[in-house]
Amino acid sequence: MKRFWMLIFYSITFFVATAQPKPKSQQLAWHDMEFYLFMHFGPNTFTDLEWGHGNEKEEIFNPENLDCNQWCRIAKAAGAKGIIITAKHHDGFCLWPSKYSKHTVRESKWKNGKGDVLKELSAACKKYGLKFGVYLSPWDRNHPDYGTAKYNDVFVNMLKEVLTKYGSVWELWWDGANGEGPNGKQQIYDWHRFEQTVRKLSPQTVVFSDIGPDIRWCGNENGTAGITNWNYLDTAGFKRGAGAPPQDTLNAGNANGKNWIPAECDVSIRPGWFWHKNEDDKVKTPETLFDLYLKSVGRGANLLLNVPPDQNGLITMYDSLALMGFKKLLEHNFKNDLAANAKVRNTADQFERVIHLGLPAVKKINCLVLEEDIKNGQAISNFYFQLRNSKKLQSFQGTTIGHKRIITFPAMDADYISLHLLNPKQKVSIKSIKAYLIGEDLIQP
Ligand code: FUL
Repeated sequence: MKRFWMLIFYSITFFVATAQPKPKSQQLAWHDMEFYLFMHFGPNTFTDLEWGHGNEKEEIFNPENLDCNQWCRIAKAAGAKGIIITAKHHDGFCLWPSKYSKHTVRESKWKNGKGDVLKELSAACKKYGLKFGVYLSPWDRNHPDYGTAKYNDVFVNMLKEVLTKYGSVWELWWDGANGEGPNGKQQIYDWHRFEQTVRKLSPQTVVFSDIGPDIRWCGNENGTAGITNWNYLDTAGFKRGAGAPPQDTLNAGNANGKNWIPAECDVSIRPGWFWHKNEDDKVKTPETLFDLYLKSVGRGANLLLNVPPDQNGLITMYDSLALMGFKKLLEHNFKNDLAANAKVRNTADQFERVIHLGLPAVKKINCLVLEEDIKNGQAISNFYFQLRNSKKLQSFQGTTIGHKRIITFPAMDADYISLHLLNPKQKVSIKSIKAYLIGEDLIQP
């Protein structure tokens, strides 16, 4: 019985007329990934550029000490659950020896042209129990066929290579950028065919782009999801890239959207996406990373944190130290669930459903972590909670919960917490309610 309250599932049920979209099993698993790393790596690492022109000499790519085990060791120690690598960025350079390009690791000096970053990284991810994901830019400033129908074949063939040669690809990342190629022409992407290719070859892969089909962009590159964040999105009439829904819609989702397409927050640990020497002293602090975690994972989205390897092919000590500091903050601040032994009671009337938690003793609390059970959809649109002691009562309001909702507030002594769910859209299940006292200095507006 003693851990009974920790395991209890607070279920409250009632019905609405319309059925909501639900996550597919691989999307549900994706939600639990919460935090993973992005790695921007390629010729730009050597030229100090963010967008390569596509005419960089292949020989400049020579990360002599490249060690994907080091990347994975650091990712694992930081608590990240996977790595997504820029297999091809806009400059067209392929980090694997693609048969469909002459601008690849094979033409570089690295390992005398015998190297394959995707092979090394996928093997290291497997070894360390991390998921392996691939960013593949359709925009290609190098490929001679870009801007012609033939390039769609090239891109499909590249997709086939990355999806079939390196074991299971967990997430595929599509950038919507659609600039000019080496001939000054723009490409008309055959997205339908690209999607069909992925679904056929690797149905378990979750596909990210501005508008999914599986995961959507959160609408900014600051790493912050909307305070209201629905996992639903309407995509009819929208396109990837310039034709995408407005950024604030991507940030908040659509309350009654037709598709389950949750938000992913991509952000770099440095000002740029690629490594630049003059940004070694501009790496985000552990406290800033913690704040980003609260504003992404803590708003029901996932955090994709970019940590770019340097010219040696290694994560620098600056980035690594910041990541270890971040991990320590997470562990330390979310160690003691002050509501773990609470007595739980459910009540309901025609206006609200309430979960009451009676704590065994008065505790100082400034953070609640709420989880909604989303396997049948996302239901909660309006809630408030109260903290009480014998002298004082304080109320705080919120909108959506979703996979996880972390709410911070001025610390208060309380031995009673109640969560009030107002007008939920359908069957509602709260998976867990946890309470913490986190560092006051970590609470930002
Ligand atoms: C953007 C790209 O243009 C940036 O270079 C970077 O890769 C970012 C994650 O996506 O659209």
